[in-house]
Amino acid sequence: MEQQDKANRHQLIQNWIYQAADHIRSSMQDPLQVSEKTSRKDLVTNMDKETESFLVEKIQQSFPNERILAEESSNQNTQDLNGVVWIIDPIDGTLNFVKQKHDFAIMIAVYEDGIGQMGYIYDVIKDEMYVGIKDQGVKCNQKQLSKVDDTSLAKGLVAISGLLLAEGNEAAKQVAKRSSGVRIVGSAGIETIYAVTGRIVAYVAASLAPWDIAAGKVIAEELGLMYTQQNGEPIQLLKKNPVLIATPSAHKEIFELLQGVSSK
Ligand code: 2AM
Ligand code: CA
Ligand code: CA
Ligand code: CA
Repeated sequence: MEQQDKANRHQLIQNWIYQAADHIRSSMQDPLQVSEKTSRKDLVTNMDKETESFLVEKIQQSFPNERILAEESSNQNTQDLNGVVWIIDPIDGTLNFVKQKHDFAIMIAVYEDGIGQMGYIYDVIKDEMYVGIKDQGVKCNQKQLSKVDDTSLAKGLVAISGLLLAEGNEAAKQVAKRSSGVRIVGSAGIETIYAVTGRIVAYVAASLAPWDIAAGKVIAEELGLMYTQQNGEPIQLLKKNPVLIATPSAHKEIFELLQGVSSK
């Protein structure tokens, strides 16, 4: 993807996200229509759907020949990542959106032939726009971020998905014990931002879908974080993945813990 093409897309994408976020913020006092997808912990609201329809429509108007993979669309039969594919999570952290009204994000990624070219995570309430462009680093609200320090597990906080801890996952407990402490946000996108900004050294998540991963992976890798499956294998973007995002040294420690525990 050419530099100029990326620059043009960037202006559009950023504007669409700001417009979508304005709509979410101005509707915050209105009653929400909430429904369960697979369980009472897996929700979707009218705002997830409205935000997604808005973004999909904008993309289709400007790039009618490009494919879109989006969480709340029934048409998710993307079998490959050939050409340009847009990957969208209209509201990441829907439970936070419903119950807490903060710590949720709009996420958009642009992949080309399976390679992440552009990743956007917008924290709607904090008004923080994280933009990762392949080979150009990451900016937060126009300010270039520096690469992450390679902090060890013992010296850092970790985020572990609530699901893994609730299950009593033995490896997750070991990771928690050896870290400085555990924090749970409940939005894969915002947890990725915590890792990118050095607030945590690792994020361990049970099972993330393509739209949970796509934007964050571009952003995290640009700043030197490792973003893999928990067994160290590369992410398979069209499937659900058990994810480990970490500084290189924390990644090595956590990966060994996860392998050691699971092979016992
Ligand atoms: P979502 O809010 O867009 O659904 C919660 O720990 C994080 O995991 C959120 O980023 C959430 O994204 C994601 N997640 C992925 N699969 C999920 C599921 N089946 N139920 C709830 N959250 C899920
Ligand atoms: Ca969801
Ligand atoms: Ca999500
Ligand atoms: Ca979502």
